[in-house]
Amino acid sequence: MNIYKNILSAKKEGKKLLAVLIDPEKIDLKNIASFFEKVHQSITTHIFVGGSTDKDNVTDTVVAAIKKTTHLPVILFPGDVSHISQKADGILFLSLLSGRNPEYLIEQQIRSVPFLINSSLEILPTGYILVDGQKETATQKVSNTKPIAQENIELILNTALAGELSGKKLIYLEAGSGAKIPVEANIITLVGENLNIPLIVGGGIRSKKQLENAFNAGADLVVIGTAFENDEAFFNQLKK
Ligand code: 1GP
Repeated sequence: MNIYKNILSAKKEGKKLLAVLIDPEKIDLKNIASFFEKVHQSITTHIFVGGSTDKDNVTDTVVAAIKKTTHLPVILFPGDVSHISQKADGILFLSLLSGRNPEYLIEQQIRSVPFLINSSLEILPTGYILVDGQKETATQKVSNTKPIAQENIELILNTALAGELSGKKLIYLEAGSGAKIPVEANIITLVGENLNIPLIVGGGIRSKKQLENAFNAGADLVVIGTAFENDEAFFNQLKK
């Protein structure tokens, strides 16, 4: 499986990608088969697994169960080094570029090296940019960083471009899980037009219209978690 190559060719062909974000702390493994039945009937192309916290250390068990249930690429979206599972296909190797906390800019990355260096996980270096979704999110609390105001569009753009220039392969514009407002279309468009690498957008997207808006604005891959957690019937609106 070459996850990045597939994302790049989708971008080239203008094919939009949708990742369902599964929070290991929230999924009920008893329902996993029926959940994935809906996932497979929908336009979902990727599974992201992660969250800011994993108090019960369930990531590995959840990833194993997901891998048994789907052939979609399973990509870790870790909150910290303890959330790494070798059973996934890939990992977003995140740097929280919007923040100024060294812990999430480089410390966690250094600590993760022993788990990644001989691993078969495909590593996807990702510039992670938290923008203000009008709700204090777990990412803010755990990382102890402030999001960038959506009005500060130049800073958002330059942060994304600094990520690309420093070698990130993906940029993730994040309004935060359960955000009140998603990343605005004009930001997605400006960043998307200026980046040469694929753009991921997530946080607060809970309707088909918002998903289409993000795609039309220039997101290559959209991530949705909370909306599916709250109502699995949302998958019915996103049938293939
Ligand atoms: C969060 O971008 C993801 O990290 C998805 O956000 O849970 O609001 O869909 P939601």
